[in-house]
Amino acid sequence: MSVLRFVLGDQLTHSLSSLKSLDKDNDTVLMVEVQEEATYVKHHPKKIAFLFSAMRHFAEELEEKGVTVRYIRLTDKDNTHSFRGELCRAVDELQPERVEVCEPGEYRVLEDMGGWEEACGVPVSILPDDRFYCSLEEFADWAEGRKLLRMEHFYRQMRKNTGVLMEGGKPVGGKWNYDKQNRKSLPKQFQVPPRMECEPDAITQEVLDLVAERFESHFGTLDHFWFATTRDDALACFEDFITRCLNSFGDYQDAMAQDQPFLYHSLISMYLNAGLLTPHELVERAEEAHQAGQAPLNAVEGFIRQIMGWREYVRGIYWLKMPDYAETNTLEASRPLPEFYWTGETRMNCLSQAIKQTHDEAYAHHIQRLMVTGNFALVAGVTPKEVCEWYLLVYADAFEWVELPNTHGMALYADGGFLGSKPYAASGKYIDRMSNYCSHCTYDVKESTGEKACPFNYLYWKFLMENQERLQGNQRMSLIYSQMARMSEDKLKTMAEQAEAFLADPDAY
Ligand code: FAD
Ligand code: DLZ
Ligand code: SF4
Repeated sequence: MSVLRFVLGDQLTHSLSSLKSLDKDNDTVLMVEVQEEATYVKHHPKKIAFLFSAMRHFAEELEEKGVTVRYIRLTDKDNTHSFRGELCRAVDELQPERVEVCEPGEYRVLEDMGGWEEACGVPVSILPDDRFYCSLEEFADWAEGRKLLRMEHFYRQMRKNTGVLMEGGKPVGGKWNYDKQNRKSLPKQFQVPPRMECEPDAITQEVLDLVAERFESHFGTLDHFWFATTRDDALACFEDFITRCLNSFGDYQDAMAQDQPFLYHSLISMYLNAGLLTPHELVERAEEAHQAGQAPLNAVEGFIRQIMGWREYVRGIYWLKMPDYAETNTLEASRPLPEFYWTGETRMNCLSQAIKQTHDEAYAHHIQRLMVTGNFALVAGVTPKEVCEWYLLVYADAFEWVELPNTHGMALYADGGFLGSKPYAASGKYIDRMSNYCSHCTYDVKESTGEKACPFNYLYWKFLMENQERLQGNQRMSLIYSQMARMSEDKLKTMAEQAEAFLADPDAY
């Protein structure tokens, strides 16, 4: 019996569910580079190059194991440039008895997959993606009957289920969460360790040339491409993080610094999401580093919480709530995304830093995404769909299952509070506390009105005024609304007017 096993670009895992029962003598693995996937949003060229190169390396690894691979390149002349078109073409030519595919990471692809059987005239089995700690059924069971789906509750359940960082049924160190220790700002003098970079090999170089030629109009640069594109190199990069950065990861997890795109972050999300690494091996290695005395508990727990907590939780929310999830707009935000999101050309230094780095690296760390570009879009009332599309295309790690809940839910509160118990809106004060951006800025973070005032300040208060009816009932907002009630009418009015003027032309700032 011959099976055609379709492996998508973010399924580059040798133990993938659709490769488990592979019979080398009879089966064929199908992998396709298609225009539709590269352009349904105009992905960052580094993201396309990373995925194409990782796909080509993965196909080569399969072939080395004696597997027959039908690998369709972007330039192949009969390429129909869609998943469905390429599957049907392969079915026509190879006449398999059935097709196996692992479920995709995006709802739009799952919907399309539902029509493959009929379109291609062959049985198609869609297998669960078991590269996560929590299956979608387990998540749905956990969510069943709960009024509030809080990450912290889910995370504790995961720790109990797996025994990770647990001792005699209790959390190691006596606490579940060391987040309070993980909010330090950087000292005046600090040293960031150099990071491992992977030199492009011949396969990557060929892909870089292709992407440069085909996707030159996309936001972002291909210059200085350092990503790993094989599992071995991705593992080496992760080990480099464990040795050089994990120690400080916790303390400075929320910090930001001028011209420092990476600080102590792991830079592994693109490898994890493409399947080169698995969450289990990363969590186990981090726990081992703690046991060996290589890293403190606040760092290791913080790291594990991101992977075993947040990453699994947002995936659960995405599949539980789609497709309606993407359509909500609780705050009725409707302003367009400013042009400077595509250029980084703004005098607001924090935004310029985060956006230019995104353009160069297809990477920004969590606090830059949440509290700079996300916070701005939130307080400026930008349409969620435009913001979500931006996040989906600019980051090398962006796939909708993880991007959408983080952007639509966590950053924009467009889901009305599924992911966060209150909007992550903040004035410039937060950015000033967590970074040295403000000392390099044209604007004065201490000012809320006047020509020099930091736009985050008046936009923040305008946001609170604009959404007062919706938000003031939220217990976690009561302090800020009582502070607002004590402010003079004049001050509020001046800030609201200044915010209006700003919002009429944000690109002038
Ligand atoms: P580290 O800071 O070193 O964290 C370790 C790992 O934990 C990450 O690699 C990632 O796998 C996981 N992780 C951390 N936070 C989250 C989170 N909130 N959700 C899911 N996983 C998390 N992450 C993506 O992988 N893809 C996205 O498209 C994406 N979009 C985001 C959009 C917004 C608006 C925000 C606020 C966050 C987004 N995140 C996304 C989460 C997070 O910003 C990135 O995972 C992280 O910055 C990746 O860098 P790192 O590997 O150095 O992470
Ligand atoms: C993101 C992406 C891109 C740019 N190109 C391809 C491709 O040519 N072939 C492929 O199999 N996958 C690609 N991907 C990843 C897919 O978009 C991803 O697999 C789906 O969104 C499902 O998560
Ligand atoms: Fe950003 Fe305001 Fe600080 Fe400038 S002053 S860096 S705009 S927070």
